Amino acid sequence: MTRSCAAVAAFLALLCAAPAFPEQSPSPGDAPIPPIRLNRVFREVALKRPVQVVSRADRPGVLYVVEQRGRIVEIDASGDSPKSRTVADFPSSTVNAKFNEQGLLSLAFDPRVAENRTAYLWFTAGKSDGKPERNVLASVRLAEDGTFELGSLRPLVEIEDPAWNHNGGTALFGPDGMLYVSIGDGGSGNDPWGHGQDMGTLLGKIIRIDVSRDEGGRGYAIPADNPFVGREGARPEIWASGLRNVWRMSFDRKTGELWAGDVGQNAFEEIDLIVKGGNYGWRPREGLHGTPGVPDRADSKGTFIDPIAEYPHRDGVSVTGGFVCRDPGSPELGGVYIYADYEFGTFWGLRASAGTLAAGPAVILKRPRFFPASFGEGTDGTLYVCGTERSHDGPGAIYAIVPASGSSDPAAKDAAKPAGK
Ligand SMILES: [Ca+2]
Ligand SMILES: [Ca+2]
Repeated sequence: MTRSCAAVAAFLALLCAAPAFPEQSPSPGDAPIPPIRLNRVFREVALKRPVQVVSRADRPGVLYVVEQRGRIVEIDASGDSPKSRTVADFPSSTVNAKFNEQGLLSLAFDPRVAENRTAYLWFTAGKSDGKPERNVLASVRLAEDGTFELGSLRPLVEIEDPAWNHNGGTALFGPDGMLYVSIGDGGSGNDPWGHGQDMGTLLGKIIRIDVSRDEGGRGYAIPADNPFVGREGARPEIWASGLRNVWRMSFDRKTGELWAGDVGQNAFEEIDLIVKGGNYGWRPREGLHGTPGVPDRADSKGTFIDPIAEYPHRDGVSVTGGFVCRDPGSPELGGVYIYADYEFGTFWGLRASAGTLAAGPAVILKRPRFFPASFGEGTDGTLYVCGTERSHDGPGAIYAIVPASGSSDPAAKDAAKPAGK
């Protein structure tokens, strides 16, 4: 049995091991999924198309906001009043943000950033240096003052991009210290090149690399326990496959589970729990369904892992994967995975237990005309959502997520929380 099949088998065994009837004692799945409210924060910071909110473990109370055009804004809320500054502003010759899904898409600080002053960026690059348009993972050094040294940018992974859309992607470190990146299927529509199921390309995958070691001068190493190491015809960086365009993914800081929102084609948006070696079915499957023009391959259960949740396009058309809330200031939301639809402004919550759906999904907020581009987590566990008001190009905004039933006075709730909330 291959390692990927072993992983799938282990996952299925988990499913089968789930009790047939609800347990007598209360479990997290029994807890209700409360509606949420959004508290505007950092109103004084002008933002254009914010696409990610990131924190770094060694700087509590500080958030970094990624703007799609190539700018990174640091917001330091550790003092009495928030201070913001631009810490990086990449030129269009480096970060190509010409079309809607292009630009600087993700930032991840190295877990040892305090010592090595290194971060990683996922972005799209235009034709340059004799190279075609491409998806790029690069390392970048930080100066002593915390600004990014633009000239230090070093590409680690460069993938020729056949179409402007479907560029992923989230870069983030797992609890294992490895760097994970979600990579789109290349683009166009309906994966015309079959990248999702092609193990010879990183397109349509989630990859996992070890940036603490350098093998062969490429700036990273392949973790020995990656599921496709030694598999002929497979890229050893691959962690999971069969993904269309995982725009946002996150690790549950309590359980270490990897959650992904995979944007659908014309019918269903999905939420996936990503396991080692898992194949999530694109393009034979979209959500819980076979796709038009491709055999459903119902015989292939065990090959494809179904999403933990989906929604049809009458409820939204572009999923923004979120986070499992672990905010100690919002215990009602503890363990709730919160996600949203970028176009509809609808937010959902669900609970999972042992890898299966335990409660929900439930609609927990409707904010039409707010476009939630990304969720983020502060060092203290506060969940944020960033996006734009009124239109894709409207004013940028960041909100903290709180239970709707919490204090009706946001200031009182904020005051009760540590700085940065
Ligand atoms: Ca693309
Ligand atoms: Ca899928």
